[in-house]
Amino acid sequence: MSKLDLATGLDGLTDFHDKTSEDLFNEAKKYMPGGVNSPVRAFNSVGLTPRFIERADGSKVYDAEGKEYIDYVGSWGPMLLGHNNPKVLEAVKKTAEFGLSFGACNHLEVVLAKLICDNIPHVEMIRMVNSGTEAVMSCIRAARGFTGRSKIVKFEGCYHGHSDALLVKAGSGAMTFGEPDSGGVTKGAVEDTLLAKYNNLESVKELFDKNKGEIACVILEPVAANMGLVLPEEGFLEGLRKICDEHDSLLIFDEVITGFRLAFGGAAEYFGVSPDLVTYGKIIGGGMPVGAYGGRRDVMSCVSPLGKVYQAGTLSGNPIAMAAGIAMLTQLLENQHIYEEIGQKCSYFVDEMRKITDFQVVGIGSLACVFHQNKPVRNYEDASKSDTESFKRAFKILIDRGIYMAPSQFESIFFSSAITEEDISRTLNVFREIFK
Ligand code: HOZ
Repeated sequence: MSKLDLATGLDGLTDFHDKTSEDLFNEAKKYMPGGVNSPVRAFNSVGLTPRFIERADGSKVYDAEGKEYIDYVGSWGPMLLGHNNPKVLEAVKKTAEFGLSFGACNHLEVVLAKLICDNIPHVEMIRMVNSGTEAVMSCIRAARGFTGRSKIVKFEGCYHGHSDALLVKAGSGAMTFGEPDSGGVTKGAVEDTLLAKYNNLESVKELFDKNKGEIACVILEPVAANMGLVLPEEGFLEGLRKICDEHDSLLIFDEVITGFRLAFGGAAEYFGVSPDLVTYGKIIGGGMPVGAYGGRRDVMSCVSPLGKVYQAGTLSGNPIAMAAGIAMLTQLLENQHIYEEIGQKCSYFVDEMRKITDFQVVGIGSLACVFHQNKPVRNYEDASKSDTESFKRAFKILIDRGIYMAPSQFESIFFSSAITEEDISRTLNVFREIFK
């Protein structure tokens, strides 16, 4: 039972020792909407009680009851090296002793910015923020400020965080809960958001034809990992690059999931297509709350105080988060064979899964997805046709057997370097049981 409040010195302040996930969830629901701080983790779409995670190590997470799970969520991406990576942990501990937050310049933010700019050719300048949502929201503002145009193109099913202008036909939790257009978002906030279809260049061309000289940018997840996992078809990213160039619009890759995961240089490096701007998420903080946006020097020069596009934050460039990010990215940079190794594990899983089920199994790099349907999935409309009841049944068996995957059909499976062959073989056995 829970030793967490003892270990964190909170003993006596809480009476949560010995509570199960169910106890904790019931208590949580009294104080937090739906008992959670982020909707998908409420497990609503699978009709179960969420597991309260007490600790994590390597490829495993452990819940309040002490039950062990093989973790295929990895904090939604950043734990590419598994939980408690010793170098990241050490960096956090040591840096914390120097102070938790200054709201002032510190040298670690320079080190991380240099590390990224020196190694990713399309990132000439970068601004640290605190989450992927913030990164995308700010990046769009920079694109609008630079071009002097208002409209943006986003793709159905791509998820770019929860800022107003992007909660239109959004993926992830918005899709899971059947609310791809959120309540509370005004018509005015989304009237400049134009919607295109993923893997459909014609739909993008039409928007440019109808909105000549008005589109500031096209934003997408170069691999869509928030409507399940949908891969860009050959020529799609290249086609977008060309259209943007023809219209003097900016191409933005949201690499919150794919950045430093598909390759050190993310999907841009993997597919050899350079965006003008890019957004990153938690992986650049080694799992700490960090995000960033960056790209062309001329565009980034519009950002305050150099330029007129305002964006700020006390916690931006937080020293502990920067130290964690430096430790994480340095290891990835120095050990790039990791990408191939995790990729091999993931593609073994995908190949074996294809022998186990006729459902669509998709994989790329260290990301995978089992769509509970037989037809290939190219876009949001296709993904929406998945059998969510079948997903729910499978999820229940998986979690019962100690396999922790995202509690929604419309998320991805995340592999880490810590996942062992034995973990994969146990996972495949559970799937064999499910699809027998
Ligand atoms: N929107 C996240 C998945 N794409 C879930 C975040 C969370 O619950 O932590």
